Amino acid sequence: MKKKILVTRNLLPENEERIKKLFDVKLNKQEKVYTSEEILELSKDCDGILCIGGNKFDADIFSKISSTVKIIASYSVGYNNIDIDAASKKGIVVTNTPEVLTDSTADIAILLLLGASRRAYEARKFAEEQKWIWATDFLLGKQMSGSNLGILGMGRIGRAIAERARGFGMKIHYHNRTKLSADLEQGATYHDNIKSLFNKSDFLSINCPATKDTAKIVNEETINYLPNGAVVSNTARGDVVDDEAMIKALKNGKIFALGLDVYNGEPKIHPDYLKLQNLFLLPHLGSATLKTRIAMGNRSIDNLENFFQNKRPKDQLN
Ligand code: 8YV
Repeated sequence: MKKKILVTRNLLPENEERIKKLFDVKLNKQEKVYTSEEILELSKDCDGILCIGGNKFDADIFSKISSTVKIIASYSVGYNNIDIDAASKKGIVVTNTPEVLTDSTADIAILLLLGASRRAYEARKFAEEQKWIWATDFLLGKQMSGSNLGILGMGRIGRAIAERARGFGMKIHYHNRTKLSADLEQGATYHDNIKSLFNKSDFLSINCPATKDTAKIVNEETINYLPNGAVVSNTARGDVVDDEAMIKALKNGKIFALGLDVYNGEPKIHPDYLKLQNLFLLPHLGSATLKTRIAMGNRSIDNLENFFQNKRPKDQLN
């Protein structure tokens, strides 16, 4: 008999076709994110769940979840929404989808750095409103070439951003818990603390995972370590940034411009961000290419398939 899987959001047709062949699936055909209560109710008779980053699986959910559920396969690389310890205590395996979204997310990070530093939002408005004439000092931005790019979190995505930024003539600096091998560093300069990294970061790309240790790590104190007029982007998680401190720094010019793809409490966005001009915002598009989304779907289905064939899933996190 086929195992029963709750799929919490709609999948692309290519993935849906495959998962239907392998499993007895409960699909979500609505344009909505299930609440925790709905997930608990709908998964009552399921063997596994394919979820997205927006679904929260905290200790409370794990204390209530049906004992039939043996695996949660997340359609995401980030898993800050899942309490892995609580899952392990309940004997539930958790998997994610690393590697397949590295390139698409790195592309978006470069788009954010360019969009913010070259004032793409303001520019679009001037163009749209037909209110502009060319002038030597019209919408002057910051140039990436010759600047230092600081990367906070030099994992796969951070390294893919570094590779692209080198093509733009940037010098790469990074901070990680541990220094990378020379092979992975590719000439980037390691900083063993945030202050030292931020001091050097004309541009800063935030790419560390959201954990207890990184919550609001970009805050009033650390923002002040940046050179005046720095450009910042965040393609990691909103939790890493203290929004109030960031908004203040955008208003007083400490930060020249900010590019954001991720938000605290998304899909909501702090209303004060929306009042600012020096912002380039995207609605969490890091992995949004057809190629990547199909690969993420396949990766989560592979993890489910392996698990139910009694093989250790490639991306098992616990
Ligand atoms: C996902 C992401 O698309 O994979 C991640 O961690 O942030 C996104 O690219 C999103 O979380 C949906 O699961």
